[in-house]
Amino acid sequence: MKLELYKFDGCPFCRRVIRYIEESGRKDISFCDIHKDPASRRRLIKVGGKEQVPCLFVDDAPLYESADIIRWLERHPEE
Ligand SMILES: N[C@@H](CCC(=O)N[C@@H](CS)C(=O)NCC(=O)O)C(=O)O
Repeated sequence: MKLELYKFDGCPFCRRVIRYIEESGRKDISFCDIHKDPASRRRLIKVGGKEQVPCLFVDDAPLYESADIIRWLERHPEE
């Protein structure tokens, strides 16, 4: 499964998700910073339909909302 977290530094909702990821120790998520990488920002808007972060792409399908992302990660531990 391909997992990509769209985020930017300074976003408190992103920090919440990233803290969860770090504390859980999982290493199967890559990060796309929409402020540092214009292509990531364009992809988020094109695929997700809005610029909101955090957004977790699960096999290229966008999942918004930090609480929903954490819940999804809890239910899908690293394989
Ligand atoms: N309820 C959302 C709030 C996310 C949110 O407000 N993110 C801000 C950045 S801190 C954002 O992306 N704002 C731009 C937008 O919503 O288009 C969550 O918990 O993930």
